[in-house]
Parts: sequence; C-alpha cells; structure tokens
Amino acid sequence: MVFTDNWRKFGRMKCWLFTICLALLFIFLFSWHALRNSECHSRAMFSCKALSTNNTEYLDQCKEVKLQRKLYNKPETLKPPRTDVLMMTPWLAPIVWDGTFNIDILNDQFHQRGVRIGLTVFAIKKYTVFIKTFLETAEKFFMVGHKVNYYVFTDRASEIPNITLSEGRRLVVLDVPGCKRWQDVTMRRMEMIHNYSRELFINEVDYLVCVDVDMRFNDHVGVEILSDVFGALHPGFFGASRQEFTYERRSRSQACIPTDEGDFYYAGGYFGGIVEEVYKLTCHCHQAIMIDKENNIEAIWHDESHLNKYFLYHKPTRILSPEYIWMDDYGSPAAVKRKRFIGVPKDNAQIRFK
Ligand code: 5GW
Ligand code: MN
Repeated sequence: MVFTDNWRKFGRMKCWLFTICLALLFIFLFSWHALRNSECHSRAMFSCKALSTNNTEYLDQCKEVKLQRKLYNKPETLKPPRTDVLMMTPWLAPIVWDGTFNIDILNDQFHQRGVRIGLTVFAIKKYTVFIKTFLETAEKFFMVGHKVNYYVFTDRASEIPNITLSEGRRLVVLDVPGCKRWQDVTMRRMEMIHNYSRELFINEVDYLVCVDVDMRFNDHVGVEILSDVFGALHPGFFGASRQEFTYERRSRSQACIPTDEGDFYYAGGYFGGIVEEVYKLTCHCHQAIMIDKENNIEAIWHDESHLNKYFLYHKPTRILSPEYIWMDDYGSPAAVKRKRFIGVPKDNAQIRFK
C-alpha cells in the first residue's frame, strides 16, 4: 500500500518535471529567435560597408539616421506637381523645374553622403570683372550648407578678389595661360577641365558644376541639380522645334546633328556631373574640337555645338530647366517661376577682345 502510494507520487513528480523542462525549452527557443532577429535587423540597417570597415563615425551616422523622423507631405501618385512642363525625358531623366522636388529630402540624402561640390568658372582677360558678383551671389544661393570648392581658372590671378567665404567653402585660383583667339577661350575650357579633373578635382570633390562667369545667382541652386551627368535647357530654345535648334549642320564638323535628330538644345554655359563623367564629357568634346581644327572647320556655336552632339549620344541623367540659366532678354514666360542664375548684361565691344 505504502509502496504503491510512493510510486504514484513519483509518477506525478515526473509529469511536473517534464512540463517545467518543456516550458524552459520554449522560453529558451523564443528568446534565442528574438535575439537572432534583432541582430539581422540592425545588420541590414548599418549595411555591409560599416561592418567591414569598422568605421565608428559611419556607425554613429547610421544611428542618427535611424532615429531621425521623416516628416513631409506624401507624394501624390495621381496628382503630378506640374502639368504645364515636361518633367521627365523619354529615357527617364528628370527635368528639374520649380515645384517638382522636395529640397529637404534631397539635402538629407546629400548630407548623409557628405557630398563635396566643385564649381568651375573661367575668368580670362577682362572677364575677371564678373568674378566678384559671381562669388558673392554663389555664397548666398549655391549649395548653401554643403562643402563647396570654387575653382577659378584665370590668367590674372591678382584681379581675383579675396572674398569671405562661409564655413566648408574654399576658393582655389588656378593659373592658366590666356589665348590669342577668343573662340579658343571658350573652347579650351573643355581641355582644361579635362586635365584638372584627372590631376586635382578627382581628389577633392565628388561632383563638378561647370558654368559661365558672366552670371549671377539670384535664387536657390542646390543639390537637386546633381546627378551622374547633367546639362541645362538653353533659355532661348526650350519651346523650339528641331529645325529651329542652332545645332551645327555641316557634315564636315564632328558636332553635326541633322535636322531629323536631337532632343533638346542645351546651353554651353552649364554642365556637370560626377568627376568621372565630366572627365569623359570634356575629353570627348576637346577631341572633337581638335579634329575639327585639323579639318579647318569650327562649329557654329563652338563648345556649345560639341556639347549638344555629346548629349545626343550620351544622354544626360538629369536636365535643368531654364530656371538654372536665364537671361533677361527672354522675358518672363509662365513656365519659368524662378530665375535662379541669370546672365549679367555685358558690353561686348568693351569686354571682349577680337
Ligand atoms: C568670349 C567671347 C569673346 C571674347 C572673349 C570671351 C571670353 C570668355 C573671355 O575673354 N574671357 C573669358 O573668361 N571667357 C569665358 O568664356 C567666361 O567664363 C565666359 O563666361 C565664357 C563664355 O563666353 P561668353 O560668356 O562671352 O559667351 P556668351 O555666349 O554667354 O555671351
Ligand atoms: Mn556667358
């Protein structure tokens, strides 16, 4: 009797023990799984680069990003921000018009990457008169809050004013020889930007923006313009037909584009992209200019004609609307809501040399 009683007690104990073990096993498995999951999650968050380089600064940045909230209006799939202008090329490059982008989202992305931007400009001979206004207005409107290097190519370094720049911005004066012929001044820009891309720019900046100097910034020009390779719509031709474009038409020139080809008429005084792409673009255009020279022909609008030919065969990945290179001669069409970068009127007879 005593024996069977004890045996029954032992049986109940075994049952309890079994249940407790099972519960413990469940708890263990559950927490192990949760732990593994959270590890995967954070690994994806910090990306392979951070883990492999063991870069603590990068990890800190990632943590900040993780904590930051993204508060802005949702994009509306059925309500395009602009319907009066083309916002996308047939090769899916955005055309940058006012109202089509959210600068806060873009600034956030470019700050995360710590992007550095080089602005190249040529001030040869009397064109040094433009540089003060150019730089002063750039300080107000060009890539504010980002790292910027101004590269001023000149043959008159002593005439370049030493203006005060905001933090993270630097002025680099590059001594270059002047040219005998004025046509060579604008065309040799291709050669010089090409050479300095390899020697200097590639070590100092991520993107290059290459523009005319007889201009002033008048409104925001920011990271919305940056892409692998970009050009700008010439303010005189954004509504024009192919026949009206002033492309080089003579087949003997490397810049020739027949009347049944062409997408847009791009301005010669505004192009850019990552340094590698600007290196390729300027190399190509410089070589085409040299071949034309050997064949005793000069394209109708010089470097601009060659740039247009290049962009026909190497499509830009982003295109700037004429807001980004305006001239007051063209009035105020409804499509152009802001004039961000405008031509400074010049007395050609006084400023240019023959
Ligand atoms: C350009 C044309 C005729 C004579 C001289 C020049 C010239 C151009 C010059 O003497 N010095 C000079 O630095 N340039 C550079 O080439 C400037 O960066 C200028 O912005 C650029 C293009 O020339 P632009 O601005 O006279 O051409 P448009 O078509 O904008 O009037
Ligand atoms: Mn100009």
